[in-house]
Amino acid sequence: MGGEKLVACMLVTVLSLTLIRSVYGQHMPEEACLVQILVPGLKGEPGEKGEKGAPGRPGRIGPPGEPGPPGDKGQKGSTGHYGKMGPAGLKGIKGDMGDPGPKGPNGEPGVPCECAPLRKMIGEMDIQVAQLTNELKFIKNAVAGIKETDSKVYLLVKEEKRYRDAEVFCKGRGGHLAMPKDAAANRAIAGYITEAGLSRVYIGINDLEREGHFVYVERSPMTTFSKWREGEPNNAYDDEDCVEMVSSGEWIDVACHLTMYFVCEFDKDKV
Ligand SMILES: [Ca+2]
Ligand SMILES: [Ca+2]
Repeated sequence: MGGEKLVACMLVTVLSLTLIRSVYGQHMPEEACLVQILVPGLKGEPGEKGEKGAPGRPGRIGPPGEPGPPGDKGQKGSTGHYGKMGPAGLKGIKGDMGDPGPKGPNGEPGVPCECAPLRKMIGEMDIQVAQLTNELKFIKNAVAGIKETDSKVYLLVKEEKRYRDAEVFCKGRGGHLAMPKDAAANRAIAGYITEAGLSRVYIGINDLEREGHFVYVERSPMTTFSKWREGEPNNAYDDEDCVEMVSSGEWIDVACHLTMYFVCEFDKDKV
């Protein structure tokens, strides 16, 4: 109210001064306005309409609007990339056996067998096997217990054979029936017989070629050494041309067709 009153006073003052100057041509003291109570004058004539003012400044940004309705569904996208390969699955159960397949074609005709040579080979192999079996038996005997002197190796063969077959056996292995030519050799052979628990074996002495004339089986003559049992050789029944040794080491002439164990001898430098 104070501002409006002041403005009104000033307007009245200006108007009064203008009016007074124009009327009296002299100054009026200012105190006249301060003292005077403003009294409205007569209403003047309305002024002419002013010109259109300059456009105002843009207003403030308004508050955000309400959310609109949901939009339409978009179009379907393109197919994505393949994913990574997954882990291997568990082994499946074994399936049922399938039906048997069709019969195959016949084979080529075989080559005629040349059997004669094969049979011959098989026969020879059988002989070799038999020989090896005998050799093995011989080696087993040798390992079981062989006797030796400085120059000879003696082998007790526990196979009952006739005199000639026994010599064939020993000769086939590089030796002869044992030929004791001195007391030491005779003791070695006798000890062999005793240890084996035997009572008699063939040794390599005979008078096959000339009755009463004993020689070694290798045909060498008997010279200084002999070990006949008392009363031997007696050529009993006129049929004793071969010689056995008993466990005491003594010699006895006996019939050659008897079968008994025997002792072979081998030279050490040939073994
Ligand atoms: Ca005789
Ligand atoms: Ca006799």
